[in-house]
Amino acid sequence: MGPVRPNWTSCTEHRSDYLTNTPSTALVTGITGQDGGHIARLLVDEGYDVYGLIRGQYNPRRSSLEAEFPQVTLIEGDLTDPASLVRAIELADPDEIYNLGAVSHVGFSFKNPTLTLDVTGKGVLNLVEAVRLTGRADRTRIYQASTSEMFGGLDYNRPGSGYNEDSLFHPRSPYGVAKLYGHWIAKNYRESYGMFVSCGILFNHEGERRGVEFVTRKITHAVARIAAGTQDVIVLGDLWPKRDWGYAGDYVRGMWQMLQQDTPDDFVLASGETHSIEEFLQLAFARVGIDDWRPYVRQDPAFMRPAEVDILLGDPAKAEDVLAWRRDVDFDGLVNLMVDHDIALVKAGATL
Ligand code: NAP
Ligand code: G4F
Repeated sequence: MGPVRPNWTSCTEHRSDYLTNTPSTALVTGITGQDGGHIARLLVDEGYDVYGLIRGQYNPRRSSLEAEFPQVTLIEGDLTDPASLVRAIELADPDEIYNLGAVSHVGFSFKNPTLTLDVTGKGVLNLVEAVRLTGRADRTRIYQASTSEMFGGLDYNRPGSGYNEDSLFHPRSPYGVAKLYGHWIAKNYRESYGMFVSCGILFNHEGERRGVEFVTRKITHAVARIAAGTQDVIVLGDLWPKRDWGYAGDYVRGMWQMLQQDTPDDFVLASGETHSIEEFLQLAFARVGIDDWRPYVRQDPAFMRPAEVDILLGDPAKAEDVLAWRRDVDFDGLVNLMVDHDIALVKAGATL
């Protein structure tokens, strides 16, 4: 007899009945990050009991998270510590897990490659194994945060009309390689143990919660300060790379939709457009009435990477067809939203 696999169709029927009567429970790793904040908002609004994994004996993001989400229960744990994951899963007893925790900065991953492998790669193994070993393989759904960085954008593997779920992978950084391990171990647990693990291959998504170490937020925050007269220039790395940028609020809705399906699967979420950093600069400066951004930008090799991903462009057709996933915010809207938010922050005297 072959392995007994859970029947996810019947589980879903059971679950939709369950959903209408009892709140579901979700555990979010990476809850202090950009996507963690957006998914916490979505899940709280959907009536979930939300738990968040928080790392470190002191985490400076804890107090603002608790102030924004008093309903969320935080559990101390770390993706590199399997016992802490078992404890978190036993405490939360989640119907859904959103695995958003990672060393997520590509440039940082070149300088901290082993840490990146441990958290971003092996951390996924630790999590799926903890779900399995605690006897939840047939009842906990897992979202794995895979990435467009797995494609690499090289000459022999250009995106054409857009990378999709069947495109070749050729990661170009320790981060991309670690994420590829996470992607495949997630799929392996789906295939080996019949677990409900869905991977979202997400292209860059940004917004008002984005960390200032990423190029979009670094630009919009600097633009707001330059407009206010409190900063002179922005120091950046390469300006020619192109990214497929969308709004994080739209993308976390897609994550949630993936876990409401009858069966686990992989989905690309992308805008279907690609723009260079120069185009982002142009729009961001135009928003504060500056037409020529060049006098305000300097370049420094310190922000350049040993290997670069030239171009990313995604094809979200499968997510649009199967999940009915739609985006509310386009590229111009994204840039304006971020600049306007940072102007308000700077005016209020807030520091990042
Ligand atoms: P982010 O803002 O950098 O957040 C990363 C989160 O991971 C933070 O909450 C951080 O917590 C947590 N973390 C770091 N090390 C950890 C560890 N050892 N154990 C547990 N948690 C740890 O990232 P994001 O933009 O929200 O992205 C969410 C996920 O999607 C990440 O996995 C990222 O790689 C992936 N992704 C992002 C994009 C994008 O464009 N944003 C695109 C594709 C995929 P601390 O507060 O403790 O540092
Ligand atoms: O904003 P970035 O650091 O994002 P990157 O490398 O595309 O990675 C982000 O998106 C991935 C999805 O494709 C995620 F998986 C990942 O976790 C992360 O969220 O850099 C974007 C581009 C790069 O080409 C970089 O070299 O901007 C270029 N860049 C130029 N100057 C800079 C800077 N990037 C940063 N962070 N800082 C600079 O000063």
